[in-house]
Amino acid sequence: MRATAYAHTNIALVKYWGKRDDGGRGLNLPAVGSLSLTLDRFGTETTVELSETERHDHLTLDGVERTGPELERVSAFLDLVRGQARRELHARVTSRNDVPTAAGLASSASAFCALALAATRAFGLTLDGCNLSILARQGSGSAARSVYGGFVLMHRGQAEHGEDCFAEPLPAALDVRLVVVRCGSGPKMVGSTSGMGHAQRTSPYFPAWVATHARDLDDARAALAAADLPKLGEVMEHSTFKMHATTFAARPPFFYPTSTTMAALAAVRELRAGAVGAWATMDAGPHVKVLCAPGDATRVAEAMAAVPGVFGVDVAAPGPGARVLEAPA
Ligand code: 2P0
Repeated sequence: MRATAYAHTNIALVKYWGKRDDGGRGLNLPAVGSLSLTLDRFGTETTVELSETERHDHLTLDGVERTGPELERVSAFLDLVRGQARRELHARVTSRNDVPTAAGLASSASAFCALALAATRAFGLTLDGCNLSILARQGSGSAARSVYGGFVLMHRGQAEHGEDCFAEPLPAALDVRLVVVRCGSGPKMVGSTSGMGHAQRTSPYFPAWVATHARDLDDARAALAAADLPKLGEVMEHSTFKMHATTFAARPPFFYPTSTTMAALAAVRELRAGAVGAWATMDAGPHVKVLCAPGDATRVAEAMAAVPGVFGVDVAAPGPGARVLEAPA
């Protein structure tokens, strides 16, 4: 009744931002599909141990026992697993992030993916990738994508209960690197769930974001199929700037870039002006992730490390899907 799983984080090249109406069922259905890259760096290891005697769930994250909203979110997720397993046991969840938590490096993606895998195995359930991604999505939309390695497509789906809203791997002949440029420290100002909700409710750009999104996904998939890195980079930048534009036009406005972020973006443009293929993406935080060919990664990383204010630079390659480290026989 104890299982441990590890999931890597992923970064969306074509972003998920906003939710579709699920009639208050808590299904966490995205307003748009997305296309991501699972990284070989950064991730979460989670152990779930079931207990016959505990009367509620416990959560220890990075060595600190958590209560309040963090525990409630994990408990609500475990309720889904208890429902599927038809067992009422409570759990001790112990989780270790090698992603700076809540800093916009997508810790909820690896966290809820690792939790979904460890919890189902602890309860004696073995889900296939599709059903594991459907479950992980209900913890955090981006977590559905970390089930798989490499490039991953997340389907928006149409079905009322979200059974067609799952991730699948996208085999590609293209090898890339993602240079992760830390442009700030500490927790972000606006969490992604509340940020996307506020943008969806108040930004006049949000309908345009949704209306133009399917074309971005098609273009990105075509670029991957053709192993065309410049085309993939161009549509990736378009998707991220459109997502961030919804926040600038929200009422009241909010935004994630800092002055360091803007300097990093300028450095990416300078690299391109110097004929180095480099394209930027940003999530719900200040950091910049730069897509490039493997052979350009060192040059890109050096250029980004030289930007004033940058805290650190990591070069990530495509990484594997989530895996079980320990499970009941
Ligand atoms: C993404 N982000 O596609 C987008 C881009 C952030 C910006 O998915 O509300 O933590 O838990 O489903 O998964 C982060 O949002 O949101 C995210 P919830 P999540 O990676």
